[in-house]
Amino acid sequence: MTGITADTPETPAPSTGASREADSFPVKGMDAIVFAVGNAKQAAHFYSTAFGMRLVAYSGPENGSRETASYVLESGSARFVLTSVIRAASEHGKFLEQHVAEHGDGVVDLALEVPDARAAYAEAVRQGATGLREPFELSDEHGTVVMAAIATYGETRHTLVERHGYRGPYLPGFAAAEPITAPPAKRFFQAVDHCVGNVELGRMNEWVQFYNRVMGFTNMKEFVGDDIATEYSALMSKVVADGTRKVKFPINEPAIAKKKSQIDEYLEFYGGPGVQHIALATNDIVNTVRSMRAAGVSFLDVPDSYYDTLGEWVGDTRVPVDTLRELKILADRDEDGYLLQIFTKPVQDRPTVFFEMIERHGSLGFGKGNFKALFEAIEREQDKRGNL
Ligand code: TYF
Ligand code: FE
Repeated sequence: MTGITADTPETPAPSTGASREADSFPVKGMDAIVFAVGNAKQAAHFYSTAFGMRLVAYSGPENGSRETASYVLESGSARFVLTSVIRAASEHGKFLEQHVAEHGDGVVDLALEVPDARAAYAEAVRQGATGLREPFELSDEHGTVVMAAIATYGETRHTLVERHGYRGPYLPGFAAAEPITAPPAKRFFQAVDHCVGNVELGRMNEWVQFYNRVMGFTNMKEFVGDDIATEYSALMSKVVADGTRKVKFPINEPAIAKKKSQIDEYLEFYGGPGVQHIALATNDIVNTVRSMRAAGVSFLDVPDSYYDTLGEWVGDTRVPVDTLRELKILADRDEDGYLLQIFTKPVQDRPTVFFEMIERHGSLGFGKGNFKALFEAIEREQDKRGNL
């Protein structure tokens, strides 16, 4: 049992890191998280009612999209796009159809907003990224956007979106839409905090280096160099981020242990590498969790014993330990501050994609102090699914 290991002092960035990244691959932030799902109409309803998101745009047969129906939902700066194929004809329609058949509902695209999509694409390809779509322009009465796409782990892609002042509700081809349900009094989350990928055994470092090289992302000190293990299962995780720390991509790989790692379970049920969880930043996790629980969202269960000792090491937090205990919210502290976090159970029948809600107070970490309790909670869910 290795337990939880401290940060390993690996060289965080290529020696040319900071200036190279500022010059050659600046990113403005996440543009959208695009999900390919079996039934986007129903998924849009779920993210409206259970996640408090607001439908803002739609594209479908009613406005000229003959192949796909897409719903764009927002919460603060976070944007989700839910896409279903209604009748595959083009290569992209067939890709989406096959993606849902193979992986179930999942993330096809972690789209990044960039100031110059042509330059970003050229730099990415020059650094060895696989180009999936050469730069192209889309225009309508609201303006022009330039986009291109590169491949990342599994069948996931990064579309690079240059908006320069585009004023429409999302992209050309989308029409403004009215909310599905009355928006909550207070949004459940304001932004995407990080997007986590699961890759195959032995491939984590390759993908970390991919982001170092292709996007000039650097390794955050929070990465864990050795395996994180409970009594039964293990994984390794490292985090890369852009220079502004707005875009953070942890990458996990399974490690060998007594039982099947949660990462192996994901890889088996997803049918390969892909996005494991999306962390959403909230400034009121208590309201968020109460609202989401009331709407029927299931969160991972933490044993009561976690809270018996929490106060001793986490110190003062905005939320009293009794409230954390009631709502099963986790807390962690490091030298920069603390964070509160909670994890949903998988949001589809496959034990694949889930969400994290996170409230940061100074800490730039990912809740390393909670990994053991969290992973044991995940294992109890794995055991229910017959994982031995
Ligand atoms: O993003 C993170 O690193 C944390 C913890 O399989 C985590 O949210 C890491 C791996 C994992 C589940 C959660
Ligand atoms: Fe996370």
